[in-house]
Order: sequence, then structure tokens, then C-alpha cells
Amino acid sequence: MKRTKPAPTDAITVPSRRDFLGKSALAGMATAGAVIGLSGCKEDSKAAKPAAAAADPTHIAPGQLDTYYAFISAGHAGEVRVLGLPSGRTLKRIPVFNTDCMVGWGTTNESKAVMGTKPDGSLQYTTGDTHHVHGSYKDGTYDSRWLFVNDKIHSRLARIRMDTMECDKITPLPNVMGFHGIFPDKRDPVDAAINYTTRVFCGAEFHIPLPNDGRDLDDPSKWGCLFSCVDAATMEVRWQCRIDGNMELMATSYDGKLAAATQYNTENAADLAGMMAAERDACVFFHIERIEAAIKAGKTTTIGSSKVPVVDGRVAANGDPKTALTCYVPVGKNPHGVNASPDGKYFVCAGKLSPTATVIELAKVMQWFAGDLKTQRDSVVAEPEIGLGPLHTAFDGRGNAYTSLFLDSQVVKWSVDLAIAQFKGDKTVKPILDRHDVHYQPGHGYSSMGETKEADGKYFNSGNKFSKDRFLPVGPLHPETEQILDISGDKMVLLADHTAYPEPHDGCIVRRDRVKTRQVATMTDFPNAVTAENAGIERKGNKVSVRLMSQAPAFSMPVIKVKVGDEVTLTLTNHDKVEDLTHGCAIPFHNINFIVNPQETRSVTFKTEHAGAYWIYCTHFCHALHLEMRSRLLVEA
Ligand code: CUK
Ligand code: CUA
Ligand code: CA
Repeated sequence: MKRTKPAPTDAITVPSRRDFLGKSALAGMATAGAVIGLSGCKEDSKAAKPAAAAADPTHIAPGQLDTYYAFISAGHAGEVRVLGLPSGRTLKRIPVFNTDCMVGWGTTNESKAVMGTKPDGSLQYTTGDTHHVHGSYKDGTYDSRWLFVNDKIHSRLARIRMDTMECDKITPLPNVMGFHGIFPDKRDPVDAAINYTTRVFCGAEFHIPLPNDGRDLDDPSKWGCLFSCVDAATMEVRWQCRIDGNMELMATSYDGKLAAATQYNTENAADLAGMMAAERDACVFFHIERIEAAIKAGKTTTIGSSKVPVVDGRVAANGDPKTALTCYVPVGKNPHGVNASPDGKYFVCAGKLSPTATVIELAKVMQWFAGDLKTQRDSVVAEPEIGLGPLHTAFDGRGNAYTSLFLDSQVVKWSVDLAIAQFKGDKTVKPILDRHDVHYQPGHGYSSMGETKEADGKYFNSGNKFSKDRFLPVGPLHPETEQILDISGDKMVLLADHTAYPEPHDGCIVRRDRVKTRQVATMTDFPNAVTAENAGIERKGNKVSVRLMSQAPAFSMPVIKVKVGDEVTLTLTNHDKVEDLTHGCAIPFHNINFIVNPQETRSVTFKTEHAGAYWIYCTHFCHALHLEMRSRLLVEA
């Protein structure tokens, strides 16, 4: 398909191209590049300079700090990244489902315990696919407690401590495959003792036999998908709800009453053509209070060996709105994202295969649950035509929505109120306020504080799936682009491109005062801390415990003697208190490499196989005598 010039900003009707649901277009999308416009590169549609153009806001002068953190999922790299915005500088990579030899994630016993091991002590999985990362909430905004992120490959939910920005817990979801959408609950605290987000809601994209133990392999019509609720504090799966169709993206309401997931496969089909058969798909809403009451009342089953209680949210079991646990609201064909507006009133679903966004009013969904709304579809209050391939929507807190258009390679700004007025029949209004090209094929776009009640409408980050000509080429795989736009004015202004190592999906942009970190740990928080009193070597049979301290520029033992065939557990506590004074610990030919930050303790366990001398050395430049910071591991035959 040939790319046409970007539509003028007020053009909500470019009907010939935007009436998109022809079979051939769909087939083209299914089979590859034809529709995604891979052929041409294009010029920026605007040459406008930043509103406050004298100083480029993305240029943070030496010594100055960014005003926002951005926490970004890294797709099949399996980690979470932390950027400073507006500069786009990378501040940190947080290993989660992947391994990382900079910190020793996947090497230390502590990280292995979080990641999960097989009976032989090796890691169960070393891969992950992180798509959605969200902070925990209090009073409708970030509370600096945790981040949550999904793993689509192995259906696990990870929690990251915000204070250290390290993963501290990973929970597998039972009977789930393709865990994709997540959203923590945003409700205000209902109980003084629970002053944090208590639930994380998780959608499953792939339907599977339940349980997946070899049964029903030839009959996908019997397969199912479970919606899961995880307790944020304990990270245990509280309950699950079986649904019809699948779940992709998730959103939660600000009052804690509703969670919802988009469904592109209401058909319950097992092949591409089948998944595109229906003219409409759905956004399925969960009535959380009723589900939790049903769980309490024991109206549950269990599946396979899982003990997690499961309620039935399928259509057939939920015919009466007044008792229904779920409400399936019809939306555009094969939708993608669903996002909550910061005023708490609406969820916006992006059409993907329909050139529309669907605005659902939450009060009307609650009306349906009360039996006071005729059909589920009556909760839809707007469905503006916005462009081709809408995927995700962000908000500015001033009533405007910003939707990424994958096929058009644009971000479109539109007014939610005007879209509602148009839907009511006012033909004079034009909901589309602006369009801006991005480079190229955007996935998620997210705005500063846009997923909170404090949405401030300053910046929008567009996570683009293709960068093509935007950077120096580096072989077949290009970096992706993250483009930051100034959305504070009437027109969007592109401020900067920065590279992103593949493949970023979603992110959240958090005002820096909403993030509280600590730079130096407390030694007593580590039960295995090594102190002057308990340092040294201890042998029990062939198990040797080596308890070591680091203080620049030395390890506490210059010589450590063990024997071939020993199982050595080396525990290292960093006794330095100076901020940023991290030591590393590498043991050549033993595959050991990890760091200990000030006042932290980490341990590793390894087998000695070959007699010889091995220099244990510090890997992290810590002192003028860093290179001299070594100990001898002597392995005796
Ligand atoms: S999905 Cu990645 S671009 Cu996993 Cu949030 Cu839409
Ligand atoms: Cu310790 Cu380098
Ligand atoms: Ca479908």
C-alpha cells in the first residue's frame, strides 16, 4: 500500500482509506508488510520547534537532573528499563526474567530464589517477555512502593521494589498461557492498615486446555482463558475468573470497582481467519466486588493441581446483569489497548482492525450491572474515527486523548468530549484536534503521569516498532525509536528521537517526586550478612561456607583454601558505607560474577572441579587500588 500524505489535522473523514475492514486489507496485514507501509520513509509533517524553543527541554545541561522517570518494559529482552525524561537518558536496566551479569542476576542465590529454580538448583527459566509495567497506587497516583511487570512467555507476574529498583518477587499464574495485560488497582485505601495497592489484575491472551495436561488437544473449543487477581503485598494469586474469548490489554477504574480487558478473539478461534471472523469483538468488564463475594461464598472450582479458587465469568453463566460477574461490551473488530481516562470516567479501547476508538462510560457499565441499562453496548458513549491501526491511548488531564496509529505511523490527538458530542448526533463537531507523524509504526504511547489523577499533559513518549532511517544502521536489526513529544500546547511538537534496545512496549512516566529511592542498604536487612564476628571458612563434609567482607580496596581474606569436589557457598557483605561504592566479585573459570552495593550481602554457590589457583577479583572500579583488590582461591587436588 502506498503511503499518502498525512491527513490534515481536522480530517476525521478520509473515508475511502479509513473504511478499512475489507477482507484484502486484513489478509495483507496478516501476511506481512503490505499494510504496514514498510516501503517509504517520510519527512516530518511539522517543522515546528519546541514551544519554549530557545532551550531544548530534552537537553539537560551537565549537572542538571531530569524531571521524570520513565519505566519501560523491554519486551523479549525480559527486563525493565529506567529512563530520565525529557532527556531520554538511560538510568538503569532492571533485570527481571532475564539474566544480567552486571549485577549477577541469575548468578546469586538471592536472585535465583526470586527467579525460581529446578531441583538441581539451576534456573527454571532464563527468558521472559515484559510488555506492561505499572506502578502501585495510592489515592489515584503512584505511591513509590512497587512496579509490576508481566512475563508473556511463562505467564509470571514480577514485582519490583521502587526504593532499590530491584525485582523482589515473581509469581507464576496457574493454568494461564500468554499472560499479557496487567493493571494494579488504583482505588483509595479502604482500610487504614492497607495503605497500598492491594491487587494486580492479569489477563491471559492464549486459551489452553484447562488443565493443560494433555487433554482436549484436538478440541480447542473446550479450551479457556483465566483472568487472575494477585495480592500485591503477598504476591499470591487470590482468585481467577474463567471467561469466554481471550484477554489482551487491561485497565482498572479509580474506584476499585471495575477491571476490564480487551478481547480480540471473542470468536474463541484457534486460527487467524477465525480470530477475525466477527465484525465486533469486546471489552470484558469484571465486577470485582461480586467476584470477591462469590469467592468468599465458595461458589468456586479449582483446575488441575492449582488450589486457586476459580469463578465462572463466561457468558452463559452470567445472563442476569443483576448477578453477573462479567459484562462483555461490544467494541471495534480485534481491538488492542484499553486505557483509563484520568478523570476516572471512561475506558478507551483502540480499534486496531477498526479505524476507531471506543469510549465506554464506567458509570453506564455499573448501570448495566444494576440492571438499569438495556444492553452492554449502551455503555459506549463515543466511537470516533481516528485513523488506521489504533493501538494505545494516553491522556493529558485536559480532556484530550492521544492514540497511537500503527498503520498510519501517527499519534492522533482527539477530544473525548467532542467525540461524545459527535456520537450523540452533533454533526458540527470535529473531535480530531491534531495529528503528528512518528517514526515508525508506534505501539504504546504514554504521557507524563497520564495513568494517574495527576496527569499533567507535558510529555508523550511514543514507543515505535521500526526506526528504519532514523539512526546509523547497525546491521539487520535496527534499534527501535522512542520519540518524545511536547503535548503541552494545542499542537504536538516532536522534541527528540532516542534509540531503544528492542523491544520496548509500554511504560509509565512518573514525576520524580513520586519516586523515593534509597542509595545505601541497611546491613541488618540481610539475614546472612557477614560481620567481623562470623567471617571466615567453615567446612561440613564437602560443603564449604566462605564468609567474606569487602571494604575498599580489599576482601577480608587474602587466601581461601578449598578442595576439588567441594560445594562452596561464598557470602559477601560490602562493608563500605559510601554511596555508590559498589564492589564486584568474579571468580575465573567458575562462572561467578556479581556485585554487592554498599551494606548489601549476596551469596553464590558453585562446585570446584579443577585444582589450581584462581584470583577472585573485584570487577567494579571502586578505589585507586581497585585492580589490587583480589583474593586467591586455592583449590587443592
Ligand atoms: S502490547 Cu506491545 S505495543 Cu503487549 Cu501492550 Cu501494544
Ligand atoms: Cu572493589 Cu573494585
Ligand atoms: Ca476477533
